Amino acid sequence: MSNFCDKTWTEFTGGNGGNGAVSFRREKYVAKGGPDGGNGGNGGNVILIADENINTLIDFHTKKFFRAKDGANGGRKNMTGANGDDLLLKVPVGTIVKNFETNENIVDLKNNNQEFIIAKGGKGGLGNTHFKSSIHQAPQFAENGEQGQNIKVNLELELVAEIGIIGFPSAGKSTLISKISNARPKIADYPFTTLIPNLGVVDMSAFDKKMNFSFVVADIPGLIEGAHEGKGLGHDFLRHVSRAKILLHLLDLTRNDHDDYFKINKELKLHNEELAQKRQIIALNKADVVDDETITNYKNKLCSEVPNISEADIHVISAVTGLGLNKLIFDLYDAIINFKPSNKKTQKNSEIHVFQPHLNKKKFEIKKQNHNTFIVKGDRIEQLMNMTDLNNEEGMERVYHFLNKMGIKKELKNMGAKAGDQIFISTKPIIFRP
Ligand SMILES: Nc1nc2c(ncn2[C@@H]2O[C@H](COP(=O)(O)OP(=O)(O)OP(=O)(O)O)[C@@H](O)[C@H]2O)c(=O)[nH]1
Ligand SMILES: [Mg+2]
Repeated sequence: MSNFCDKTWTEFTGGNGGNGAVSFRREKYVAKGGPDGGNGGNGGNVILIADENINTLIDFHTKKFFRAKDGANGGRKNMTGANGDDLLLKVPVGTIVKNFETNENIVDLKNNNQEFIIAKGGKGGLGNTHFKSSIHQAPQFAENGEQGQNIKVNLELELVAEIGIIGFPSAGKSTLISKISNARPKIADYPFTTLIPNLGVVDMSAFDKKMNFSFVVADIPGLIEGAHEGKGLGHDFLRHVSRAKILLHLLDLTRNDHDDYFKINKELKLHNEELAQKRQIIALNKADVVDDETITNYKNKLCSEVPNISEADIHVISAVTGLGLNKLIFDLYDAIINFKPSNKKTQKNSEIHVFQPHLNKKKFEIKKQNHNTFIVKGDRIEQLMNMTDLNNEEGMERVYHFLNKMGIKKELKNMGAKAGDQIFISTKPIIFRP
């Protein structure tokens, strides 16, 4: 069984912050010591890291829930709780993270070692030491730790390769990639040998010692007519070449049917117009087993039917014997070097909306639910409420203080709130005090 997976969903949760402590100094000759409750530690973040050594999302298919470590509670003698460890998760380069509900892009991890905090850990609660002031010498409360962020996402893989090889089954795509790169895919004389995409790194110094350049090639399962309707292995794998700069279109000389070229292009077009617009380098493969006449005829037919193409643009190769591969590699190299992104897709990709889990401290929103119930929404006030022990009087006083300071009380009054009305902040109730 293959362990390839290029689409799945998963859920990430940051660690909870530790609770702040309520504690007072107890020293031999100090009758009433001051507060010495330490802060809780922060919860760990869940961090995704793009890693070029991985090419599957299988780990997120088999396991669905990932959680970072909680922060430890604060202690006596102003002991701060330890921060929870971050959870580092490796994903393949080319992983796109999308919101599970809206399917909007959150981040596109297309560079090796790119990191992204997908779920932030909760803040540690402040210990009672923090709340000491000249008028409030002995605070009897501390903050609870904040809950870690929770997010459910779709993960989708679009492999990142400079060159994507396309062609009918058995055209010799896998043979070629195994000859020119470090990839070692399965090769056989039956169609659909390749069931999952393979990536290979072409090291140009193997072709010319002076060259210090390498590029990535993707070999995808063969395409057939009707692929866009799900025939064969379907066109699902085509998205793995959607980021390629250049397509290498491999044709099989032994089939001696130049219509293959048009059939494949038709499938590309039906899948995605942008894919069909990509520059293609054509290579006729298996030249070792056909005669010169077959090759000449094939070339002539293509030249007469494909617009803007000349004989020099068509490579004649043998993936088995190595014929013509040197020239092909250098042409691919030139094409990569001279590649200029021109279409809209590339622009759109570079301005992907990035999900940033930070708090908007001042903003809030109030809705009147009925004549004596109001709902207050806002990052900071909700965070504060979540970190407050509702049974602790002093803690609640602090919430009232913030309602006033942030202007929420004033706004509630404007909206007609009266003493005793119920206010919900992040599903937690508090009684209105004008
Ligand atoms: N004589 C000859 N045979 C070749 C050449 N390239 C590939 N073959 C043979 O063609 C058959 C198919 O090769 P693969 O590399 O598996 O073809 P593929 O395009 O990857 O096929 P799928 O994975 O099924 O899409 C194998 O038997 C290869 O040995 C070549 O240049 N010359
Ligand atoms: Mg193959």
